[in-house]
Amino acid sequence: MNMITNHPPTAELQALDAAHHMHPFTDADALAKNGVRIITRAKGVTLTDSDGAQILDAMAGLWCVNIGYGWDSMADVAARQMKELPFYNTFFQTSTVPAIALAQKIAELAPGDLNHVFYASGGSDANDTNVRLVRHYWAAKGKPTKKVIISRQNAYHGSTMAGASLGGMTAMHAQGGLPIADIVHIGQPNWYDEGGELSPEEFGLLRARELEAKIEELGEDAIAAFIAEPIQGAGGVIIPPSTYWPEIQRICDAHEILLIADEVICGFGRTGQMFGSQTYDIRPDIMTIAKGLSSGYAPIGASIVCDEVANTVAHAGDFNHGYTYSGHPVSCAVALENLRILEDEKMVENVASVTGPYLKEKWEQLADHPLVGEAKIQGFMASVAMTPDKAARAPFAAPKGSVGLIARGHCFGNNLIMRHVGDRMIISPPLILNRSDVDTLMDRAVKALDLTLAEIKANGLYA
Ligand code: PXG
Repeated sequence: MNMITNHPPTAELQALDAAHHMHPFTDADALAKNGVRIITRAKGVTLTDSDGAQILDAMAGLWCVNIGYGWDSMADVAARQMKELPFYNTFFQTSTVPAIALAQKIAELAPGDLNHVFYASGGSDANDTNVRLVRHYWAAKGKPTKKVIISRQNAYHGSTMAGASLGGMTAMHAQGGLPIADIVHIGQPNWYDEGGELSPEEFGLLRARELEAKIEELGEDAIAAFIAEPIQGAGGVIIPPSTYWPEIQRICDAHEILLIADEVICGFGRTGQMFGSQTYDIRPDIMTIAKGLSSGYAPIGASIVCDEVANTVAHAGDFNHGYTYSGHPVSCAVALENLRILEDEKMVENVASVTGPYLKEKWEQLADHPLVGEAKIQGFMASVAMTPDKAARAPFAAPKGSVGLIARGHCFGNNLIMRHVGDRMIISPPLILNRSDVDTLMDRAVKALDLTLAEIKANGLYA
């Protein structure tokens, strides 16, 4: 087989990377000092780096490689499509076979009357589509004042101007003049950090009712939509209390606003059903999808739109919006093959009822670790919150994220990729994980937590 295995030595690659490659969400000076880690190949759930280390990828790339690495048929489909038709656009009364076939497949998989697909290149630009689409929809209904989109603090909806504005990340808003107009934020259902003395159920209701209060404050005539991730991913895998989504759904039903479920992470099996909306009984008018749609093998995202919104917009003239790569034929062909594999290999069932319950049992045992205040999991999304004081669910005295960074270092050191969000450690592994992978993951995770505890006791951060 013809594979690229020869490459310059790691130090040389690191120097070139520092000289020429600007990284997302990265302190470039710090990275140049530490040296970047270079991943050269991957198979199944395992990455290989430029020094030959074998690393268990418990983040599935970046929450996306749902089917795991190394499926030959994915490469074959891409090669075949590139030879047949590498590109054609979907703008001027034209379409392509893969774009049509994938739209039909997505409509078949999506619940309810989510039957219409508008393609993007990823999740951020799909959310940009959503902002323009919902405002255009209300204008077409003769209600042009309905423009405000309500989102949540600590949400992640992407990095474009609209995506980052919808998101509730203060560090992102602090740069580049965000959020853009007519996007507002309510509180998040993060009981561990913000629930105080309330029970999770009481707190879930309280936070859901902030939506109703915001609708009343601004007036229904001003509001276009509410957007939320079924489970917040980049915010730290915040699994909402059981009372939260039923109350949000009730409020959306009682008011004339659209509900957008951002399924970029939750979609395609991660929560144990095809969509997070099914896990939580959410009935969205629009879904954002990306990541698991192609398992990251090719860039693609989309908005899945319900009959009412799509039909209204269809009768309102041109929707002046679209991307060169909307419906890219190679990405669509790759996504179709990805969905075939996901279904044929019963990967969602693996999360729901084979490996998923075993991972849950093991993961929840982490709550007994002296460093862990909470260990929560839904399907193949899980988090542990680290704390110096379990009973009080207290944060560390050190700046937020200091301990998380140390823990991430110990994960790397033990050939495990876990991500840290502040002082939470999170996983989102490929859906092909089996029991023996779970054992390896848990051994390494416990070791990393032990080493973290020892280090912060030694350096005075355990307070
Ligand atoms: N919505 C959600 C819910 C996401 O998680 C996006 C939209 C944007 O998708 P694109 O494809 O434009 O990146 C995302 C992406 C992290 C991390 O550090 C998470 C994402 C992206 C990058 C980093 O957890 N999620």
